Amino acid sequence: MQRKIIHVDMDCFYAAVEMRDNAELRNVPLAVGGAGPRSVLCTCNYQARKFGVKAAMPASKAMKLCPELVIVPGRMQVYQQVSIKIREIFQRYTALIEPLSLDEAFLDVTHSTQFNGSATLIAKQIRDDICAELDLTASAGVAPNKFLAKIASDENKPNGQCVVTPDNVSKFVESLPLKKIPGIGPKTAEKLSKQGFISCADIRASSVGSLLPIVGKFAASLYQRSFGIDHRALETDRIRKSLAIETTFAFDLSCIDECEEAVDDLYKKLLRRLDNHQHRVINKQGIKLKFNDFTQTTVEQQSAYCNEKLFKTQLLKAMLRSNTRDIRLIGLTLGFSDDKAKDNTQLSFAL
Ligand code: DCP
Ligand code: MG
Repeated sequence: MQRKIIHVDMDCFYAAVEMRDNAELRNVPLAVGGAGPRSVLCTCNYQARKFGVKAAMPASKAMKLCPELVIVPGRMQVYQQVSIKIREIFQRYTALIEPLSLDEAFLDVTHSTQFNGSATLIAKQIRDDICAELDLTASAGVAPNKFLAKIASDENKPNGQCVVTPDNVSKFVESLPLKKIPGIGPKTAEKLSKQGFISCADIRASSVGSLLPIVGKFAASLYQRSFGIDHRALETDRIRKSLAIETTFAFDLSCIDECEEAVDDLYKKLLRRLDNHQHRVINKQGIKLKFNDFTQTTVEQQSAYCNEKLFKTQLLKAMLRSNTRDIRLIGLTLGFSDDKAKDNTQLSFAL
C-alpha cells in the first residue's frame, strides 16, 4: 500500500523561540549559542543566514561575517516545553510519530482520516496549528516515504511545504545532488564526485557493485534511494498505552451543568482523535478533575468502548470529591490494551 509520510521541521527553531519571546530580537540578525570567543552557534535566524552565518559555526567567525549579530544563550527547558506542545499537535492527526529531535519528526498519516486522508492538507493544518497556538513557523515535506519527506521539508523553508506525489518521485530524485541525501556528509560527497557521481541520476546509471568501494555498506541503500525507494517504517518511541485529552478553563467551573457541557465537548474531540487509533483495543476509560487549589482526582474503570455515559457517571463521582472547590481542568482518558483489533468493532461506540 502506498504510504503517506510527513516530515515536519521547525524553522530556525531555537532562534525562532527567542524572537517570539523577545520583541527586541525580532528584526536583528540573531544566533543562539555561547558568546565567548571559542563557543559555537546552535543555530541562527534567516536574517543572519544571509551573511553566511550557520549552525555549528564558531561565534568568532560568525561575528566576522556579521558584526551586528546578536548572540543569546539557549534556554533548553523552554525549547523542550515547546517541543512537547508540537508533539501534542502531531498527535491530533496520527499516533505514528517518530521524533528525530526537539524540532523535527516523521508522521505516518497513511490511515489518518482528517481532510479525507489528504496528507497535503494535514501537513498544512499542522503548520497552521503550530503557527496559531505556538506563534512559530514550521516547514513540511509530504511524500510516500521517510527519505523523500525529509528532503522535501527542506525545499520550501522557511514556512513552506513541498509535496512529492508518487508520480513525481522519479523526477524529484533524478536531479537531487547527492550531498542532500541524509548520511552523505561533505567527505563522502567529495569522494563520490571525484568518481563522477554528482546527482541521483549518476547513481542510477551505475550499480551497487561499483558504489561499494566508495561508500561501503551504504551502497545498496544509496542505489535504492537514487530511485526514491525507502521501505523503512517509522520508529515510534513507544506504542501508545492511552489517549488523553484535557482542557483548562478560562474561568473555573462550579456547577454540574457547565462540567457536563465541557465533557460533551471533550468527548467529541476524543472521538475525532480516536479515528486515528482504530486498530487499538480500548480497555479502560477515566476522567481527571483539577480543582482550583491545584489538587487533582481521577476516576477510572475498565471499559471496552469509548462511552459517553460512563464519562458522565465518572464526572459525578469525581465531583463528589470537590468539597465545594471549583474546577479548573477536566481531562478524559482512554486506555488501550496491547492487542490489536481483529476487525473494525472499535468503530461501534457505545453511546
Ligand atoms: N542545533 C544545535 N546544533 C546544531 C544544529 C542544530 O544545537 N549543530 C539545534 C538548534 C536548532 C535545532 O537544533 O534550532 C534544530 O536544528 P535544525 O537543523 O532543524 O535547524 P533550525 O531549526 O535551527 O533551522 P532550519 O530552519 O534550517 O530547520
Ligand atoms: Mg529546524
